[in-house]
Amino acid sequence: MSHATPLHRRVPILAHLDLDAFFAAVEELENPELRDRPLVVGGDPHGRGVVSTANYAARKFGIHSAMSAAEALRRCPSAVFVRPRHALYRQYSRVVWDTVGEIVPRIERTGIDEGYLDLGTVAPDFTRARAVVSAIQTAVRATTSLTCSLGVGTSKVVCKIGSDRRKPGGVTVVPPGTEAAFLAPLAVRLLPGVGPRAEARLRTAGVETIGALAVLANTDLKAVLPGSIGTLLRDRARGIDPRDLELAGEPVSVSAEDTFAHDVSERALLHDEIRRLAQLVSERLQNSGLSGRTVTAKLRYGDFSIRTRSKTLAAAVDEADVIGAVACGLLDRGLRDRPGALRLVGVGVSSLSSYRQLTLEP
Ligand code: TTP
Ligand code: MG
Ligand code: MG
Repeated sequence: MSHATPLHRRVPILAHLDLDAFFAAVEELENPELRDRPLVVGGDPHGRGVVSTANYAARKFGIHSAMSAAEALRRCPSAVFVRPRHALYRQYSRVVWDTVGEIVPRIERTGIDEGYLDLGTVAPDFTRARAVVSAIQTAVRATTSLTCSLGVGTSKVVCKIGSDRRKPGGVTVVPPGTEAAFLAPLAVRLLPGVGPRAEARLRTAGVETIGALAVLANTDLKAVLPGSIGTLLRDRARGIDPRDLELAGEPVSVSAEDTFAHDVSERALLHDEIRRLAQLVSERLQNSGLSGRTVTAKLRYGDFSIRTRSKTLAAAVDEADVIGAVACGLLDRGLRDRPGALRLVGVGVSSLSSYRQLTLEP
């Protein structure tokens, strides 16, 4: 993989990050005597309380999230029980995600202690992605003293499963092409989207592993998991998962424009300026991991009237020379439609998609 071959650069490199024993880890930091003791964060073990989480010492006794606190107490009578302090966890979470955001700008938070990262915006290949992930773990530990685990892969489903494989403090990297083999031996209930009901139906049909789901024939699949959910889950079992990160406030277009000191009519100068603006737009797109199918040129005349000309391409682009060439053509078209000296030119790219969606288009 190299920078010079755009198609290769477009293989998604995603990660899923999940904090280790999050609520319990915060309580241990706030109260160091709790460390090394079985610790349960949750409701009243003498009432109808439920376990939010347990530290790893308590998990050795079989205590886990969503278990009744009374059952946790039965399994480990010496465990320390503390009530959740949600405002405190939110504070820690904010510091964690601010820290991660300084290393990787494209993040989708999916919970208080977890989210997806677009490593492709900062790492050109999986080897470098591994280094970025180590840097994230170090930074999170430095700012919060918390540990986290990450899964790195080409899709959300692989990353999500990966982040849980080597807890605590572990990293699982699933290189491109090895997704199905990585998933195959795992219990089918580990596949996100397979709830207790689907698991029971699959088990009845003899499907115990993700690999067995991956090879299920259409007719069997229809009988066990009817409707689109069946094909969706079987795709995921094969490592096929086109879901992109869902980002808050992702831009709908990226553009740049420049006003001249004097009105300009010389075509070569206008083209030079368009190409310079295309370079800026291209850099911004690439820094955000975006590309777009629609290129727009903006022309403002000496009388301040504005014309725009747009062209939608067959495939999304982020390359400066392509955007520049299309925008120059659009400028020429605009000037053919209405000749005149220009006070301002602009270049924009819209119909944006993250580059990973591109690779899935036929
Ligand atoms: P998880 O990430 O599922 O669990 P965890 O961080 O405690 O442990 P792990 O190392 O396995 O990731 O959940 C994050 C926090 O959300 C958890 O610390 C407490 C809270 N939580 C609940 O309150 N109830 C629940 O049923 C679960 C699963 C989590
Ligand atoms: Mg966690
Ligand atoms: Mg979690």
